Amino acid sequence: MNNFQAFSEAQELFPGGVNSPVRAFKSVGAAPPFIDRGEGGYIYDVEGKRYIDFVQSWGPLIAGHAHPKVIRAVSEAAKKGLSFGAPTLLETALAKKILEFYPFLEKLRFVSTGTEAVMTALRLARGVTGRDDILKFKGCYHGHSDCLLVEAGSGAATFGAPSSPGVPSDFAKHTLLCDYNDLAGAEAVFAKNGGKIACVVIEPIAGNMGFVPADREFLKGLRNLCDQHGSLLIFDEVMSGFRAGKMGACGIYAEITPDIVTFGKVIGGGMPAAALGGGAALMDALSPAGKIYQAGTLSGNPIAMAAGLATLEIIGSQADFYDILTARAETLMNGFAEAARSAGVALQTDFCGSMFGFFFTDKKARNFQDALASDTARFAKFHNEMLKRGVYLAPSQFETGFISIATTDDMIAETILAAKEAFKAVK
Ligand code: HOZ
Repeated sequence: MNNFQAFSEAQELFPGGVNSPVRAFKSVGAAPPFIDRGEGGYIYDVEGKRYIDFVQSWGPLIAGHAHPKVIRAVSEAAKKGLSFGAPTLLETALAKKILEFYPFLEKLRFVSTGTEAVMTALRLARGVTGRDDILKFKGCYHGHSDCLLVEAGSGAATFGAPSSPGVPSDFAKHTLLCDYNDLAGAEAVFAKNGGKIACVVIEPIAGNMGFVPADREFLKGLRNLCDQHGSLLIFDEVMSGFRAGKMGACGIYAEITPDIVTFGKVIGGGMPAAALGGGAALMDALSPAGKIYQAGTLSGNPIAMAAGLATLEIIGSQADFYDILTARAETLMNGFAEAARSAGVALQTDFCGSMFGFFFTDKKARNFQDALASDTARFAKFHNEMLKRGVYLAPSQFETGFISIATTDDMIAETILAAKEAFKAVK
């Protein structure tokens, strides 16, 4: 079966032919290759074509595809049974490993998806503060729970519906909005609603409006506002956790300590696992220690815990793990910048740890408006040109690229060569 036949059949079965919108490649005007397998830094489609993969399942596969240690850990766990709905030692082991990386956290709750992690973090913040309002930033995406699908990035931005139909206005009215990196805006919202805001939720390194890191002073300002007004600060590190660096954004902005951190992606190593973490007293407000309810049949699933644990062990076993990833991301983005310059194409590039992003524009993107103003038609053409040349980039301007430890220097060099031709083609 070829990619065209596979997508035609899937379109009969799934809305838009996919089970998560951005996978449909609609915003780059192409049909998605159907993936058969992955190995290290490569994926292969059902036609046998090989791609250098910079999507990596949207972030989790920092060790690369089918890393032997991860596969072994998953196989061993699977032999013992797939799910028990009861406590296992694997949960304890993964929790301890996460806390080694994030020592300021004391307790965690495992869930299955990033959506659930942030949804639970909000309920926790609302439960302990007794307040209903939350403050989020335009272009940040925190999963698809109702009150967070307001001016959201990622697939919601890609398909032009940052605020989705089906979200009751009664829910959305508790979501206050500000521009990313706009401290004065956040101060104004707090001045008006301070006593009602349960929490501020933010991607400290935004990856869902394209790659847009927060200004340090902006995050410091948010911390101060939360302290002044008795609100909690939630860092959504579902994407940036274990990606931006060893302690994710919390390590990059080390002087700013959030009250709650949410995780997903890397902590599941390619299996469905996510978590929220915070101080012990705060986390103990969750049921059954406290009254704030949250539950899940597959929470802490042993196979997912095994995959996550093996992945974090791979990271921990190599002292220069993030130095290698950062150097490769830097080489890649410098290569793109240089290639675009010689082709006469306006391009802004950025990276942090294993995350990278680029916008077709001459103005650095600092918020959602800037990201939306970039040339998405040119992005689409560039994406097509790269795909033709065997480079698999996220099929949307409003996503982030990822380097894995299996993305070799040769793959980076090959990608830069492809980009040189692609920038000329989109000029
Ligand atoms: N929301 C994910 C990217 N930020 C996409 C998930 C997927 O399509 O697999």
